[in-house]
Amino acid sequence: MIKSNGRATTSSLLMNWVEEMAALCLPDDIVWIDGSIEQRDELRKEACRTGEIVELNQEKLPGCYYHRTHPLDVARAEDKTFICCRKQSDAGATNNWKAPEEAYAEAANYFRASMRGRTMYVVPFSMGPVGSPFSKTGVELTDSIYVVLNMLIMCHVGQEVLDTLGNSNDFTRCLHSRATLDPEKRLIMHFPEDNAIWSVNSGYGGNVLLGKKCLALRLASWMAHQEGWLAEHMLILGVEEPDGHVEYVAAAFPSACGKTNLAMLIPAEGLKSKGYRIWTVGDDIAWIRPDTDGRLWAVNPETGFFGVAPGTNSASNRNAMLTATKETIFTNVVLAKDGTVWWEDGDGDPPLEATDWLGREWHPGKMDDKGNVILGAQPNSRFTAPVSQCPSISFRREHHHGVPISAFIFGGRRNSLAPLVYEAMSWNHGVFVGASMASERTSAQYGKQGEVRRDPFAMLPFCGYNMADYFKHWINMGRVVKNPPRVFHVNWFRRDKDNNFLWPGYGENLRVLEWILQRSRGEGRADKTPIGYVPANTALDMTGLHLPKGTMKELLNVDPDAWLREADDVETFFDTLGPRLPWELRNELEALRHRCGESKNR
Ligand code: OXD
Ligand code: MN
Repeated sequence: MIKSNGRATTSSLLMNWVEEMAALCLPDDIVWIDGSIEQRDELRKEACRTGEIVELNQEKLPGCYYHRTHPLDVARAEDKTFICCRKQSDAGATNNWKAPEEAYAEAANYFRASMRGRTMYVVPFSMGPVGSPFSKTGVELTDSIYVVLNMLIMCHVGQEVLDTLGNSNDFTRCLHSRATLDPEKRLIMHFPEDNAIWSVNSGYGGNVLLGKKCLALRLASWMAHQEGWLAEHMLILGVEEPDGHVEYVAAAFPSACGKTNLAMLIPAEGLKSKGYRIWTVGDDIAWIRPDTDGRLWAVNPETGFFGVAPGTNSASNRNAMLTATKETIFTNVVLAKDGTVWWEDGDGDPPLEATDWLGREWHPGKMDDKGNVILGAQPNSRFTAPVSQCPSISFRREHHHGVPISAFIFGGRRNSLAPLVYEAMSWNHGVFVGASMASERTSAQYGKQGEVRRDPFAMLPFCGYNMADYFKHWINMGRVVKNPPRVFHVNWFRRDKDNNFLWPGYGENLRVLEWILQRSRGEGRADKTPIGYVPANTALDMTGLHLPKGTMKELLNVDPDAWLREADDVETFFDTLGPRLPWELRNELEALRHRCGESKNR
């Protein structure tokens, strides 16, 4: 019954699994995705015919398409996301857990006959360059052409992957069906012991592009723990210094905190004229391994960006805007009558004649019955675009061994408390800084916006195993690597008493990166504070940027009382993580308290 266009596979393991899943989902047809342009074009046509996607103005946006998700399916569903391993303690306190047998049985009820009248697409994919020692292979079965088209952008897909896989059993079995899109029956389930992912009743990217969050973070973090590497929610960028030397950093920020913007940073004028340039390696995920040179090396396992549209414009991220001008899929943004797209805080004026993300007639300033402005684009609307189109893309992005990491940077949105930048005092202190990260909630997650939540390493929704074990793994990493990167924390979002941002952000953030790299080389002047090292007076290069007097002091201020309160809050959070919390982190907490106390008594 398998309609395999071209050679497809000779692997009986893969064939058997596809047949077994087909027997459950009962598709009318099975189509193997070979990665060819011809097949992609046919899929685009078919999806336009059914209305799954809309062709955009091909003159203005060549190769671009538009898609709307179900109105109740616009973000990752954290409460429907489960780690299904044999022992609940291995999933830990921060994950929802189900026993594997129960999980399969429950989801099977939703998958049963879910593809009747539909086609099942078989998508072989590689996260990471095909054949690289860093890479992992997966095969996603899905009944959504939108998913296939996104996967074709987000990772290596097609025959080449099957050829590399051969008869090996070493691939992640990913099953996805939109089924009825019923939010009550939505399940995103990970089976780390079986190397499998089952996702049903969603069509939103983060829940259904199974190579991304599900494989490249949740399952990969489980594998990385066992195999001695790190799978992280981090951007990777290279800073080219005026002498042409490039150094790479990896940075973790919670969702929608400007990771994509930082990854594609365009230097502020003052620094550009000195010869600085930024090279983008990745904007969301980093796979990091120790190498024989005693350093950590990282790859971006993805080939596309799945970026948040609102707020992206030529001022905030010109490189992203230039990336998304062709071969891009836009999801849940405003669709203008002339076949172009628009979103809030994007470029240009809003279109006068358009439909909003819900498909309703929309015009700028449209209000609801209560007089509230109706947004045209869903706040978590997205663009899916190939990284190869990004003007700042690094020529080393496909390098089999990745790039060497000189510094880790953690961050989040904090209105107060955290200074613009500080450096951890040691590797273990750095792990503590990552473990105690916190941020305000954003539109990428359901829940109350603006609320501060702990998000260790920006991995709270993505760590596929016990978070306490994950912390210990990080601590151990510092022991196995001869030259571990130094660790820093940044906060671009500190506000003054009138609630204004103190730091201009964007291209100016390079000033902070410059100091970070200087410190990593053992240069750069710093002052010791109870929480770590902050730039000494005039240590940040401020060429071309004039902040009001006193602003820098406010940006770098460390208030020991506020940090003592923070320490209590961190302890409360640590207490929720169970008995496996590494003692090293309790030591760091006590050391922080001690330093704050000392500094108060001084
Ligand atoms: C993302 C996320 O989509 O972190 O990258 O939610
Ligand atoms: Mn992310």
